[in-house]
Amino acid sequence: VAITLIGAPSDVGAARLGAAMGPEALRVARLEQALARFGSDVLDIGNLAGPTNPQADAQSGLRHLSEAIAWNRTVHRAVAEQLAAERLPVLLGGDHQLAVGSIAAVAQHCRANGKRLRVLWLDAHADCNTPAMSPSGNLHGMPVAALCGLEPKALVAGLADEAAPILEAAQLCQIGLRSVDDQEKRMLRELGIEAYDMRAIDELGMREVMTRALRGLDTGHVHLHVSFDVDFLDPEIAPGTGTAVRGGVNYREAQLCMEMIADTGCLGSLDVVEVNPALDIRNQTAELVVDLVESLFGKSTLVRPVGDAR
Ligand code: DIR
Ligand code: MN
Ligand code: MN
Ligand code: MN
Repeated sequence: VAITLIGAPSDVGAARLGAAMGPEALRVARLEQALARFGSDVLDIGNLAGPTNPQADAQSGLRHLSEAIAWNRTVHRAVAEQLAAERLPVLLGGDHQLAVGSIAAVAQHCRANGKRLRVLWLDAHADCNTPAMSPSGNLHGMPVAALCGLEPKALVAGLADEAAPILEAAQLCQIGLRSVDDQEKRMLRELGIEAYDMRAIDELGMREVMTRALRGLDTGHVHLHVSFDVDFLDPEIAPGTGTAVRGGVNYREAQLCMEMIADTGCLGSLDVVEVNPALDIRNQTAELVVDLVESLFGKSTLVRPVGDAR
């Protein structure tokens, strides 16, 4: 596959500044060079331009809506362009509200090409707050709500045909959850989103969770989008992120998760978001992410016949 790295240095959706330095941290950790072994060619198109964080207060339950809209339009255009060129876009965030623009472009591409879309949301959080429910007003806690057709609808305006939501709940699967707000919990239930929290990972093991999450991908024409919020990982191994929550996915579990996704051969696009070098220790979070992304693109210790893992 041909891979394109797209930097999106936004932290307008987050509570803490610093995620805007995420793309640079990933470059310093040599993401492009690491992927060169797995892609037919890897192109880094540099950083998109967008507004900086005005550090304003919330207005009607939202902080920095107009800035987030600007970022998502730019991201949408860049991701759509790469997909149209038959390249695999890797969006380097930046905060997680950028996934709205990215996934909107992917969904459009799938519709136009008769592909079935499946989205894996790897995150400590469900990111399914609406402005009315959000305890923070931060937009990185709302992309799933917006993608599923809830408020803030302004975030998706112009990114999709307004009649239908960009994502059906059945296309989405969340893994790694351990910090979900009360009303958000009810919303996940109401929407019927398939979700595996840390307890599910403890009880079933990562292998069974991934087997379930990846069910049905072998039936052809599936585009798998992975939206990887690095706070999915345990803060002991990945401290460089804005809203770290203890009790996260450990190193071996994360590797298995990525390897099982790679085995499907369906990976079509990727977001790597919420790397915050200002909170990191010697860039170890970005380095770990590069290590995991190698597995996601097919790095494996031994030669394994396809399908051997399951
Ligand atoms: C919380 C935290 N649920 C909120 N969300 C985070 O502010 O909506 N999302 N950290 O990544
Ligand atoms: Mn997130
Ligand atoms: Mn998160
Ligand atoms: Mn977040």
